[in-house]
Amino acid sequence: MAKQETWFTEYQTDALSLGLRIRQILLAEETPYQHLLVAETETYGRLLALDGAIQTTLQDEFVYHEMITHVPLFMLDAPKKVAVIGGGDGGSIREILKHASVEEAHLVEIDARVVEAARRFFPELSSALDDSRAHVHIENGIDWVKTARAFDVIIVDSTDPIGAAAGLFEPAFYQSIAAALKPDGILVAQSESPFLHQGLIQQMIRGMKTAFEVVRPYVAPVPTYPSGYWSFLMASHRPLTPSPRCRSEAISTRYWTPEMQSAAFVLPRFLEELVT
Ligand code: AG3
Repeated sequence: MAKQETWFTEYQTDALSLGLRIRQILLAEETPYQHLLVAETETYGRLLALDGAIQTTLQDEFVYHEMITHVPLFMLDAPKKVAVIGGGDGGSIREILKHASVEEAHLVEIDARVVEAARRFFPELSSALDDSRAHVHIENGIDWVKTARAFDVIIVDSTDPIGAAAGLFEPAFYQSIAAALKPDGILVAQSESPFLHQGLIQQMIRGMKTAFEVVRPYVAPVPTYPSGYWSFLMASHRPLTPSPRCRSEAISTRYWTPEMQSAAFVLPRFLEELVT
């Protein structure tokens, strides 16, 4: 009998997919919000997918989590209060807590089952949630930001703009974030693939410009996300320049470097043209 192979396939568009051979399915469940899958892949290690979309694999999560957190935090001399909307796996909180000045790191995740699955299957990411500076809120991020105040950095670590996450890509949400930030505070949101989601990136930039003076895209490779090339948008009320702290404060990273702090904003021409 032929050896049975199991594959996880993400249908990234209706004409493009990424397949990963898996050793074992560890959890497959329907939560009140979405389908949640945890599986052991051959190539990228343990994987978490929501509604068939890869959120994290142990082998490449460091790129995404370091870049969505350190790039905004190192724009500030002493970020103290930081929030992550989404990101129930805990990877972003883990990176934020590497900054000595951070006093509070809030995680606002709508789906308790994501946090539970992360605590059970991804201790590498979720153990940061046990830190005394970490605060977990199981709540809709859109409602939560409406009453949040005096944050230095708010990070939107969302899934794709469908279902519960759609509102996280709307101008009204960016306006609530602007009100929840200090005057020199920074918003960062993951903004999908420059190859596959150009219209969305432009729409997000327009939305952010209704609430912020400055909006700047930056990029990083994330092999298991659609097209493997990912973008982020950073917004603030003032010009963004790296704090000297990005060279003096030694934090342990695998992708981010002080040079990357600036290099990530160097865009290929097609993307530069898309965003200007
Ligand atoms: N945020 C996921 C980005 C979207 C990936 N999209 C996809 N695979 N279709 C990640 C959450 C990790 N903390």
